Amino acid sequence: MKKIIILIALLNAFTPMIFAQKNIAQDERMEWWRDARFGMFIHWGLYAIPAGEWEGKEYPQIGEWIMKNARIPVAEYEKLAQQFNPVKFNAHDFVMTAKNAGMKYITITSKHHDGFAMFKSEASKYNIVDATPYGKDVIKALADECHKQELKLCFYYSQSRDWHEPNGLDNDWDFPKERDFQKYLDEKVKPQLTELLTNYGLVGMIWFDTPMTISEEQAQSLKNLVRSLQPACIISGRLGGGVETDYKSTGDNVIPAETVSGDWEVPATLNNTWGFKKNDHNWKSPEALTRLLFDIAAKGGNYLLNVGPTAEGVIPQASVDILAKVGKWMKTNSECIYGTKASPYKMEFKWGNITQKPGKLYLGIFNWPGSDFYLEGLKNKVKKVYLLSDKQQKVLPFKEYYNSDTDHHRLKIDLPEEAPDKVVSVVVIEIEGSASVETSICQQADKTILLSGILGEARKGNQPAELNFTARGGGANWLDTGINLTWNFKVENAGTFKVDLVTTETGSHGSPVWQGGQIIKISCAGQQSETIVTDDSREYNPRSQYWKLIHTSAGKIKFEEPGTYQLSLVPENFTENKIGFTFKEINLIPVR
Ligand code: FHN
Repeated sequence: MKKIIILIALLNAFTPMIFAQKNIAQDERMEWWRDARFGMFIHWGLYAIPAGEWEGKEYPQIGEWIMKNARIPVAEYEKLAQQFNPVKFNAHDFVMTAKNAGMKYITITSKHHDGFAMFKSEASKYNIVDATPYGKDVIKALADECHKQELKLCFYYSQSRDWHEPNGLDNDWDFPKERDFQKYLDEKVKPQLTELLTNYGLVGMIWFDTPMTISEEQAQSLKNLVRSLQPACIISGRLGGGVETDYKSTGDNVIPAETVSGDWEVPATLNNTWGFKKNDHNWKSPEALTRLLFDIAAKGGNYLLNVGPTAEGVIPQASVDILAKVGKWMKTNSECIYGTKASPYKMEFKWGNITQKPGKLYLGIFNWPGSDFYLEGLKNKVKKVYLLSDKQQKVLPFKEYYNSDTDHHRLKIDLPEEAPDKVVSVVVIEIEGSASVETSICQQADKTILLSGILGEARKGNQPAELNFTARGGGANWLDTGINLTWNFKVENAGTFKVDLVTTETGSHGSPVWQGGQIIKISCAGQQSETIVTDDSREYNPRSQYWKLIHTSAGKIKFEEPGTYQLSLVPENFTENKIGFTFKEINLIPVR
């Protein structure tokens, strides 16, 4: 027994050195993360006690910000620690909830902006072991369980914002303006990061957040510290100071409109808050989440979905149930998520999206087309087509077409009449060689032509211009009337098409905004039209959760014969328009 204890003590003493031995290349460091695609975020801290309410008043904002939003004095907020007793916490339950959902990593708030450490810290007594009746290190329990169950454990750490410390940033209700931020970094942040990277075994990642005014030198010193203690530990996107990190984080709940190159992750809530709020029941549906998971993987990113445990230490049942349903889909279909890469196409498809692995394309079909399905523009020779849910991999009949006049490839697949999965049915196409697709926009399976804003060429006069499709609903932040957008596209099936102009709501997810009234001029195939943007109809946007799609009818266009055409769009009249023309796409819909 004595020998074992000595051995453990020795191992503990040397672990930082063991971790630090190797200089690791970024690809090696990122390997598990690229394979994982799906992780669990946990926002857990003292804020779970007020759960959105302070002194009888309910605060509508995110729960973990209550200290700032209610301007709670440090001396008052600190008292929450004396009540914090999460006796129902069970690390095994947390890990199983993540595993059952198909998640491969957990990122937990080790210290959020309120400054309270959820781990034993010598650097600050304001921690779960020293300041609460509970007296146990939940991070240690979670780390042990994650190591046992082979899930990566990552630590969220708020490096700049700390409302508990006079020298941390952002508490302007308790502390004077002058502060010694460097002192705070030296006396709290660095010692705590050292503890996190020394006492809990291998750490998958440090998830920094809200860098505020941290300087390049300060951020670099945090990066150096992490690298020196655990070179394999990933550094997330929000370190700050312009310092390069291992990957990028999108805005909270923001899903890019198109494939983004490099490594990136969408941190997202299950309801409207990160930290637990007793009255927030605005849950996203498991169906929407499953589609978003597929769509994010198809654009090349990871999905980090949050749960906010209660003050008793329990993940809300609604979250557990929702994640279990996503997990049920993952049990059959995870092959099309783990280790996959973004769709080979730039073009978007109305029916869903595509992920890929060498020699295989996975078509995630959200809108089942019935028996005849066409995949446009795939140049590879097809070997086999089957449903991922079919263990026998029964071959689905398919036929390849090539039109030499338009240099267009089309693959027809005979699908079952009924969708095998109401949410996302996955069709696997085995191909020869690595995926190669036409770069031009072609007609969709239902003959519609989808002109996504992001695929258009923006120009101002004769010069190339930039249009940002980063509005929160996936539309453009288009405020400059001088810019026009042009697309070239192929028409295989000529005829008359209705022009459906699509804009999006934007703004924060609690209060979406939209503004019409712009005049849009469209010219195509020798025909011109002028339309005022109105909200003829609104529909839920399955790809960006909160912000609706808004349709305006913009006349008709006739294509006399198959061929390559051009459409250009110019908006006018932005007077007093603060929101802008939140253009997303044009659908040319065949008139039958
Ligand atoms: O201010 C935090 C917020 O509380 C939460 O932790 C999110 C998660 O991405 N990050 C910050 C806001 O972006």
